[in-house]
Amino acid sequence: MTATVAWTPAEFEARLRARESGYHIHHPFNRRMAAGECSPQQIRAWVANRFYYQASIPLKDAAILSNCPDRATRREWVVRILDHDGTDTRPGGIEAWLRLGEAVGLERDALLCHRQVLPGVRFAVDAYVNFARRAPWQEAVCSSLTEMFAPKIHQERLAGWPSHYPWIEAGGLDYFRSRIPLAQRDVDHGLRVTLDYFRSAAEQQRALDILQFKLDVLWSMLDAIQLAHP
Ligand code: AHQ
Repeated sequence: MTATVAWTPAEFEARLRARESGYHIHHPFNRRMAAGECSPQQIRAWVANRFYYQASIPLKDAAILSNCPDRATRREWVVRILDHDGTDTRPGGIEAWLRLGEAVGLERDALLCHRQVLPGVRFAVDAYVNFARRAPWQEAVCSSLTEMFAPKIHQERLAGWPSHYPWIEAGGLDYFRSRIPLAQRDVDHGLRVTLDYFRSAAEQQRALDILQFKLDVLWSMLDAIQLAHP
């Protein structure tokens, strides 16, 4: 039922955080991965398909920048691109994911050419990037808030993979370690924009619908991977 009176910022944030129940940490494929039940082939398929998502994040973030007229917001948002693309002194998240690929036995070129990307994964990721290109920049910022739930999934991998998947070279997990503080920083900014922009009850419901769209993007990526690699 759509609310008629706007929530307070605290209530609004709580409603956003309550959507955690739909986060892909709860997807059956992720539950099996976290329990150590995935084969090396399934892990490699997950890494190769998720690389398409990782490589698309800078395009998504650049789309938000291109739609955002506010200089202060752009100065804060632009760091996300460098976090992934890297700089002369920092290799960045895409390089770290390529290291994860090598650690699970994949060739860099096999990842970079996106040869193994499944139609359902490509479709979901492209839907996310195209949403960011076409939606008001504040709506695209709101869609990034699935990262509210990301620290826990990164911590789960760091805690479980070394014992569950000892064949994966430890350095390959650096990406997950690197994202925990960055996710928290990014969510602080994304929440400030979201709580400030979506004011009325109808706008706040729109924000919940946008977050649900992004939760569905992540969930359907794992649906495609699970279907292709049962
Ligand atoms: O590694 C991830 C990442 O860099 C981002 C950026 C953010 C966004 O802008 O949508 N979302 C996100 C996520 C990353 N990792 C996912 C994972 O499960 O490892 C989680 C994902 C997210 O929660 O949105």
